[in-house]
Amino acid sequence: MRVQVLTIFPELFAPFLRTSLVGRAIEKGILEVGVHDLRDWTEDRHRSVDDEPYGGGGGMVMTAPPWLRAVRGLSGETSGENPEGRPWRILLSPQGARLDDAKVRELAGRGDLILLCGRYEGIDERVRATVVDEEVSIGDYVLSGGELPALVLIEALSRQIPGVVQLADSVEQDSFRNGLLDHPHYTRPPVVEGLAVPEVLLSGNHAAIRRWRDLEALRATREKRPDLLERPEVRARLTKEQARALDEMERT
Ligand code: 4FV
Repeated sequence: MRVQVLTIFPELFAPFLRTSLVGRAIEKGILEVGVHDLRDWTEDRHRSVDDEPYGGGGGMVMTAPPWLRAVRGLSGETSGENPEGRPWRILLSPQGARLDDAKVRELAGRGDLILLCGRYEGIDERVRATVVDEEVSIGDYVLSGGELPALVLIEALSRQIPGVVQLADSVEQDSFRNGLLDHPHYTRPPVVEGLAVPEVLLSGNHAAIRRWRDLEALRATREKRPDLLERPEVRARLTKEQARALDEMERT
């Protein structure tokens, strides 16, 4: 997977891209992330990327020309033509489709990506209308820039690449893997603040442990995210035991 990022703060990415799973995936060449300074596509000696909003109002807006030059430049196209197989362009913005596990899997299947990180009040609307394929939001709150959303997306995407999670020192089971929240986790010491570890986890009986984890994942989902259990695709993926237990829970 190849991800290219356009930002006016490229320095925000370096520490993240050399750390942990993403760092190891890049080292191993199974993930490629290119970070580009948008100012490299400006043409004025002040390398300016923003201007006052038409219609007035506070704040500044990012001007379109540097973005058009940058996105097309990184897509290997000069003006307007739409070469097949060009990278998929994503603008991180609060107006975007909400990022969730399904969206991460979908984007992981798109091959090369270009991520546009806005700043100020936002980017001139004509950038979205001309060189953006999709807007993605990480949540209904306003940040000062698209860089953190881009980092969230890169991290989530990296875990979809075969071989990346295996790079972790433990086989990590992802929440939402089957649409449910994860089961509780325990490790040493055996007693914490008088709270012991559930016996079954000390039993060595892997079938019983699997059953316990499945039921705890169901219980946690019903308690903390009942909306997830409204999704037919989640119900469809329940094990027989989980389905029976859910029935029981919903009857009582
Ligand atoms: C955002 C979000 C976000 C809006 C104006 C950057 C900021 C500023 N991006 N999910 N929530 N972006 O708040 O993706 O330019």
